[in-house]
Amino acid sequence: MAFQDGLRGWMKALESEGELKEITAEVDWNLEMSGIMWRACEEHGPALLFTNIKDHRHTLCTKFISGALHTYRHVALMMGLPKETPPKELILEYRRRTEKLLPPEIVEYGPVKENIIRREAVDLWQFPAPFWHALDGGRYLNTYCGTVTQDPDNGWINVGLYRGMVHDDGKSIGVLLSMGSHWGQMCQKYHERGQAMPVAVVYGWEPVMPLVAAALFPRNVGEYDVMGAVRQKPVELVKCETNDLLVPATAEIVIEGTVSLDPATFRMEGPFGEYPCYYGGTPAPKPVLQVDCITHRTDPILQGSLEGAPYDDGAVAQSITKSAYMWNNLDRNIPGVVDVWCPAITHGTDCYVAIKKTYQGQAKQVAACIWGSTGAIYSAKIVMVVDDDIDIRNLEDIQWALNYRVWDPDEDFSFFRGCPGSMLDPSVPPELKDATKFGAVGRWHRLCIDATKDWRLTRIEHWGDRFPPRTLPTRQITELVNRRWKEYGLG
Ligand SMILES: Cc1cc2nc3c(=O)[nH]c(=O)nc-3n(C[C@H](O)[C@H](O)[C@H](O)COP(=O)(O)O)c2cc1C
Ligand SMILES: [Mn+2]
Repeated sequence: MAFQDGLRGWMKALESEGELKEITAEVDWNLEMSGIMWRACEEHGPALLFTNIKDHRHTLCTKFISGALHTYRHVALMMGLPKETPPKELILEYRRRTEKLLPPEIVEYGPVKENIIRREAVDLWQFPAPFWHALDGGRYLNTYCGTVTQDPDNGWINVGLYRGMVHDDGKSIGVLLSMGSHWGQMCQKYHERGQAMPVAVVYGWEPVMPLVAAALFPRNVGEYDVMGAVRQKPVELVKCETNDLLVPATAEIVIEGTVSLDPATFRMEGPFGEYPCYYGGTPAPKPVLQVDCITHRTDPILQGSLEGAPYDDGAVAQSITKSAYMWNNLDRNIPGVVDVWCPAITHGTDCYVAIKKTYQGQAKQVAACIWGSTGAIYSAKIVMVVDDDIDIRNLEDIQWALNYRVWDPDEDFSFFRGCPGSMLDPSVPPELKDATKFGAVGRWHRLCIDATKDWRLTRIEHWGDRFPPRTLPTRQITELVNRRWKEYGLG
């Protein structure tokens, strides 16, 4: 749903639900803030607003919010649904809303223009970006924002979530610009024209922005149109000061600048504690976002996310949006898909699919279909397919199916070797994720586990089926026992 006044409206909504806590005790931006966020993520607690940050009592920006979308309660509230809406319902509702996109509206003015800082006066050290992980290459300012770029050929506006580290000069940001990402592909086009690419990075707007920015969509889909569809109201945008890019009128902070693919402009970036809870890559020369201008609201609030924590903002949001992407793709191609789950804890490196099986071999089609989409490059190294009586969000159910529905490793396990995969997966040997050799992808051998009931088994005459029935208590008995539990002296 739409929240009045961007991040501030969202914070009010969180607060009224007891889902926002302000931390007024002094905390250090150097690892302490991230230590607090680690525990907050583990505990699935409220969002945290830091208002007393060491060295930032009197800087341009004194406030930092994190964990504002790191539980399914938060995602449900973002969609305007009851807090306890289960993830499966969130996925289905997100899929319904994104069937029809809603384009943004352009407005003349917004509070993001209250303060304008030009290049000479830019000092990125004024922002309380945490030092997140002990061996990071620097302070990462860009961890839960939206990076806006425009395709020079057809005008398509992309908004993606990409990491960014403040360089020593305080006027530039080191970035990881993969050719698999939409801004990477756009930047290549500018480069071929001999140009640097205009960029705007948006910090602190409604929760739908980072959620959609980190979600998978095909080329030419404008993420502002998706945000409109998810919040059910067009996004209001204003034009940037130094380029033609458009940004939300009520955003907290916008950084405008350019990125070039000319290697002469590259500077060392990384390492950074990445999503698998490992450091991603080693320090290497990478493109640089040169900042031309900053616009911000008065007393702006910076937003960020602890990447790699169990259940960080990105992981939780992506478990919804990635499951939706995979499910949409499957529904267009394969019958009988009843549930899809890309878990937050693994960022969908494994993907579980429940099907109403109607023919032998259906599971392999499911895996092939998932693997056949570019969106799966960073996901679904393992695809496990189960029957529709298995709850794919319940690990014990998954484990049970793995043990009692799989019998023939030759047929139930299939390998698809030599696929493109995640460059950030630490289990891939470094020589197999050589960007110059393989085109900015890692190399994965993928595995499909068919844990559906095997139709090659013969019927057991006594049961009239290939498997005996499960011994679960009947629904009547479960209800009776639950009703009388206290009466038994057990409640
Ligand atoms: C916190 C966070 C940081 C991310 N950093 C990067 C990054 O530096 N580079 C990248 O290519 N993708 C990164 N991603 C993944 C992208 O956001 C994701 O692939 C998204 O689909 C990209 O949008 P695009 O398809 O419009 O390029 C990050 C995701 C999260 C949640
Ligand atoms: Mn995109």
